Amino acid sequence: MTTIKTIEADLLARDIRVAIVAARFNDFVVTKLVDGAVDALLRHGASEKNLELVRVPGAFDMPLIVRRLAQSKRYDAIVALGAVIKGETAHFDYVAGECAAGVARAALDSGVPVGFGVLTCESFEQAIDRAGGKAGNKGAEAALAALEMSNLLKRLEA
Ligand code: INI
Repeated sequence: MTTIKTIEADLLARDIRVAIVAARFNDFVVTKLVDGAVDALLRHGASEKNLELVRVPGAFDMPLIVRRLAQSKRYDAIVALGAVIKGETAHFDYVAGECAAGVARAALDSGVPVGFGVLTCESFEQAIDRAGGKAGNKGAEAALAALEMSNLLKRLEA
């Protein structure tokens, strides 16, 4: 194990202000991701009054709203939640690709961390497995990643 100076953040959520941006498309899955994200943040000490949920139509529509929220300076972190499930056409690739690239750019341009909890799955079953099923809850994971990134940024500023 290394002995060099290491900078890393804790997962304490006290006082953190978080916007959760969630797609309505595939709502059956996305609602479980939202529940997982909220539960993870509350169990790490966040206050309900500091958490807000913003619904968008689908994953493709997410980047604009994530960007606007990030630029508002009202949030320490954002969590992007959705489910893109492969159909019979190439539509999936455009929706998933633009969503991921746009959300990443919003974080980089604003300096506000965005946890990426948008599932990209081959089937509905795969999505359910990752929304509180046998493969965990990717909404909770994205929320904790956003929390850690927010705390890490604060630590680097100090
Ligand atoms: N949006 C999703 O969030 N998931 C999908 O699986 C999906 N598919 O498959 O089409 C999807 N499409 C809608 C898209 O995100 C936009 O809402 C729409 O194109 C309007 O801009």
